Amino acid sequence: MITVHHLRIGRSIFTVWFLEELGLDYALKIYNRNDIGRAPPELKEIHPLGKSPVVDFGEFVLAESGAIATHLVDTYDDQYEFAPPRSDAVARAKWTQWLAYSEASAFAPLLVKLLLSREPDPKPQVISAFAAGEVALQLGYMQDSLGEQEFILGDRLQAPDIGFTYICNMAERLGELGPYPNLKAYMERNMARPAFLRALDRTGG
Ligand SMILES: N[C@@H](CCC(=O)N[C@@H](CS)C(=O)NCC(=O)O)C(=O)O
Repeated sequence: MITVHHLRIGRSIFTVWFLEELGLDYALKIYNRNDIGRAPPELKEIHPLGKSPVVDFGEFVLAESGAIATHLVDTYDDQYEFAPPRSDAVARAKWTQWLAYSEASAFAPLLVKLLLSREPDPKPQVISAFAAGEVALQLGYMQDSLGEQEFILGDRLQAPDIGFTYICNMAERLGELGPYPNLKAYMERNMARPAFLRALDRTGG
């Protein structure tokens, strides 16, 4: 049995969404953040980092969204709906790059923005200038890469869309998505999918 340890308000809803897209059975354990917005200590009993998502596959535990998604497609997506086969090395490399992108290049500047939003005024200038430039660089790149496509890799949802949607959602929550209407429409489409709505329902929103 797959058990998802889900922390409310954060990225793990997106992992639950992917499990719903794959149509898998899974158990859910839900945690609430403490009064300063951090994960509760019980999550450290599942994985030493104490963060979420963390997924217990029975024989092992994974605590990185991209690794979880990769294992899920390698194990359960036998029709190659959500990832190209490993035998198609070029398509798979592009897929892997987009999967990694959301957790690495795209996430770092938004995290800096989030932390800055919690700083009192006046904000530190060097960090503010870095964050503004990098957020614009990444969201501009995302919007150009998506273009008029429905999904980041073309006309059907694949695993990298999960993290890509999370980044759009984080940007929206930080008030940064306004200048990127394609990304906003993409995020809204994905978050209206039946599988996403089922994930919201199961996790209690
Ligand atoms: N690289 C990990 C990051 C996990 C992570 O930082 N999760 C956040 C939720 S968005 C968390 O658990 N934060 C609670 C805390 O740090 O106390 C992944 O992509 O899964």
